[in-house]
Amino acid sequence: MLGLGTLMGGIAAAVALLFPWLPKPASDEAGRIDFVFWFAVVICIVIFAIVSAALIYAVINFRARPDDDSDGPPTHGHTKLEVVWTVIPTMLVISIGIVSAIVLGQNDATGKDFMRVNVTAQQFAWSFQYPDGKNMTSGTLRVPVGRSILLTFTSKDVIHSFWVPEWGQKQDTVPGIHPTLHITPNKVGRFPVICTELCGLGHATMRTWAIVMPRAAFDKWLKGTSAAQTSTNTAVSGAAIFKSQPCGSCHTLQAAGTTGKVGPDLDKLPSYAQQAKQPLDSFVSDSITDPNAYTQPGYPKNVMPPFNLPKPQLDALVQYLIQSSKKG
Ligand code: HEC
Ligand SMILES: [Cu+2]
Repeated sequence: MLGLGTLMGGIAAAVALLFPWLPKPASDEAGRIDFVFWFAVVICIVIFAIVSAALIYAVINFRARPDDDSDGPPTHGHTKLEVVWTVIPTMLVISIGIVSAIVLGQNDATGKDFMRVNVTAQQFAWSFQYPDGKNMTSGTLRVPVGRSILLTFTSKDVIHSFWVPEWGQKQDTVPGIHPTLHITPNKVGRFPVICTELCGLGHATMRTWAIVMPRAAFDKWLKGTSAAQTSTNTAVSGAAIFKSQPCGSCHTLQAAGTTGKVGPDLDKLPSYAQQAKQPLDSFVSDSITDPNAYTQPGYPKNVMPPFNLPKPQLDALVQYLIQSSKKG
């Protein structure tokens, strides 16, 4: 029995340890969540070893002989054994509950010094607004390493769900309420942001990046980008606004170095406008504010969200796209 138990436990432990089931944690919260996970897995492996050893032992030793057609002897249970297998699992489940409650409490505690980022979800794009950076917006989520970040969510349409696997934490964005999520990134790097709630036709394209930067680099980016977005030079602000919106995750534009393939190549706008028999500037402008008015053949309708930018920003963006595409 002991040998069998060790064997079965060993097999289960090997399956748990030898495969990379979980991404490497990149936030303090993910580290704690992984701890709860392994706490439960170790308990499961021990119970699996005991149960499967008893089962295999019984199947081999107490099986009916080929010529034995008799009924088994009547038994009426075993009180001591029943108490043991009720009390021990109860204590184990309670201990998992206690460990989870402690981790949930720690993961939600932002402390006093935290940075806010407002996250807007819409079909089918994410955008991130920085109250600390004159409310400038970004299509990628840039955050400094080692800082408490409090994300506050707004959904413009349906339920989406924010998830960065390496950060562990996950939050649904529900229209009408503004849930929050606390993250303390502890690894510099680039991690995928994924929508994990089936939210419509373009759900699979609703992705962007979370970029964790060293603190000094982040401060420089925040200052530089918020200045560029409010610049009166349209070439400067147009480029900054393109970067501040999620356009690049769906569109290729050489000037901005983006390679998205969900929507048409924005370097070819002049020939697309000709194809649509529309003047270039109103074609580009209308395509941004009301994407479904004209759908580029070969590309899906209802995937690009309409963007309601303030007029000066929209004009700067349109000018930037026209200039970049004429060069390309
Ligand atoms: C979720 C993916 C997605 C995002 C984000 C997105 N687009 Fe699009 N875009 C598309 C798709 C798909 C089309 C083609 C369908 C259509 O014409 O409506 C398109 C079409 C366009 C067109 C018209 C091209 C043509 O030939 O019809 C322009 C211009 C454009 N997008 C610019 C932008 C800009 C600027 C942004 C950011 C403010 C942006 N898009 C964000 C997916 C996206
Ligand atoms: Cu979504």
